[in-house]
Amino acid sequence: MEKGVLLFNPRATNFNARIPNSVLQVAASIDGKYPWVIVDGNKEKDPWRKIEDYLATGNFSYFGCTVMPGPQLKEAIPFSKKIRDLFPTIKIIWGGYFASNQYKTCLESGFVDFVINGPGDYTFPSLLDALESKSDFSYIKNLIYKAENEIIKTAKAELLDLDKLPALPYDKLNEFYPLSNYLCKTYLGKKTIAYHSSFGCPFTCSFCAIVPIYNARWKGKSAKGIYDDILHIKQTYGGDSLEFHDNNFFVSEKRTVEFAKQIKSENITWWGEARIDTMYKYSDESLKVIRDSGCKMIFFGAETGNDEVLKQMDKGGTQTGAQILAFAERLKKFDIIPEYSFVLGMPAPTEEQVNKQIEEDISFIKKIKKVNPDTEIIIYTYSPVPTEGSDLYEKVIAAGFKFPEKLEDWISPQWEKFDLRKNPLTPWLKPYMIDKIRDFETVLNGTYPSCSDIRLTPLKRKIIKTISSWRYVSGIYSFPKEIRLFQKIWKYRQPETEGF
Ligand code: B12
Ligand code: SF4
Repeated sequence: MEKGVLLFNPRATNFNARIPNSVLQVAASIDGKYPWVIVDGNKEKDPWRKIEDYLATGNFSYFGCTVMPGPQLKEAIPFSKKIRDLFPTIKIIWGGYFASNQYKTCLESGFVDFVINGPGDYTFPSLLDALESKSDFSYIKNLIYKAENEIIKTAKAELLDLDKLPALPYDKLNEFYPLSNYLCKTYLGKKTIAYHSSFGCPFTCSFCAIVPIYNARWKGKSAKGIYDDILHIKQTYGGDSLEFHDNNFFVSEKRTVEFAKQIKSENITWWGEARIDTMYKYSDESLKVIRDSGCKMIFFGAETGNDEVLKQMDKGGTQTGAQILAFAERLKKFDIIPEYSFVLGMPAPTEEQVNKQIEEDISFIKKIKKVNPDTEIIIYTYSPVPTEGSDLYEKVIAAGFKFPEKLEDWISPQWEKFDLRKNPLTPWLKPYMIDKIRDFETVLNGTYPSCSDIRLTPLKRKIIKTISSWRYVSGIYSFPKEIRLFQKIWKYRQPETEGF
């Protein structure tokens, strides 16, 4: 049997499939060493058939699957299970945020042989080498596997130097799926490139899935390296806009400004994710350079206006409610749209307090809209991540919360909602509180439809705003059926579930 590798990106979206950077970067790590193919679930009508056809050739020894929580599990789980049944000699290797955070359930399933814990660039080729030569793999960093009923988690590797990693094999991906079709129409432009320029994040927010994997480490590619890659994609495949998929693109002011200066002449509109307390410290001059270079909108984890809860969430950070408000106002001057995400429904000692926090956050969001009405608001409901040892996680477990024990349980409808951070099944959050959050969200989205929903015409915006505003102003949010009806008919898009 040849030692071919089938890399699978399960379906994550029905709208605007992005360049599948996770599996593409894994492909780069073995390119020239092991033959590989990519199957992109976002692009295939029947991905299982394609996978089965490949595997039936007998040319493959490895099935590598990237998995984030949510809809990707709906293909990752049944397909991996079928592969185990039909092609039992194939080694099944999972990577990505779900696999790394929920490694126990994955390995207990009996159909996941290895989990790559964080970056796979060094781990994956090393594992294949060890398996091919039937040698020891216990020394390979960032690896989790089961040996004689015991789960072995190897040491974490230092973050790799992204400038030294092999270039992503865009041209080879183009042979499987035309790359220009991945450059999709978004609020930013007609052909938006998805690019990932750094690993990790230097912070340790206690609700965040990045923390258990990167432990407050961050490493970014150089501004020049990013610029060269973007130029290559633009010149070879087109591209007029750019989304950075980094967890925290703006960590280094120097790198951001250098990149902004380089990209300015390319006429590219761009977007990325940041922290308010980091960018609050950026100089006015830097913010101007960033805007002039084409950065139209920046995503920020605002989380809450409550300083006490911020402290509970943001260990190591200096964000405050006052700063969140002041920064929304400051960005107005630079014509940069702040896209603020909030996490509502954090645990508190009593039911009254949980409810009060939600109400205070709703008032705070309205204050932000007052100082800068263009601010885009994204509302998540707090869904725990298993950050072992964190105070918040301990609290969550003590309050009776439990993750599913079986891998297949994750694809039950209620856990899917958990993944989408819409209905988290956390015991302290009562149904009336969830309704309150969802109703307010509906009224807010009706009064201020997201500028990223490019399908909503000016007339539709006007109609939905008109029917929603009275509720927003009067605070009567309950049962906004009429708004939901319009949102349903017009297929209103929420950037947080269908892509940014
Ligand atoms: C792009 C993206 C999406 C896209 C997917 C588009 C597509 N594929 O076409 C869209 C917008 C649809 C999406 C949706 C969601 N996403 Co998303 N997404 C991302 C994002 C921004 C980038 C992923 C990426 O390309 N990374 C770049 C690659 C190079 O890095 P990587 O994935 O870490 O891969 C490395 C390693 O992990 C490892 N690895 C990964 N996979 C594999 C596989 C194998 C075989 C091996 C060996 C190694 C390996 O090696 C790689 C190279 O070193 C990440 C954040 C991030 N920075 O990664 C969030 C992220 C993965 N998403 C997340 C979530 C929660 C979601 C949602 C489920 C919910 C939500 N509300 O956002 C939705 C689901 C909705 C849906 N319809 O599926 C979370 C996961 C957190 C968690 N709890 O585990 C992340 C981390 C964002 C965050 N900070 O919260 N997402
Ligand atoms: S700043 Fe963002 S990416 Fe970093 S730990 Fe906090 S929530 Fe996660």
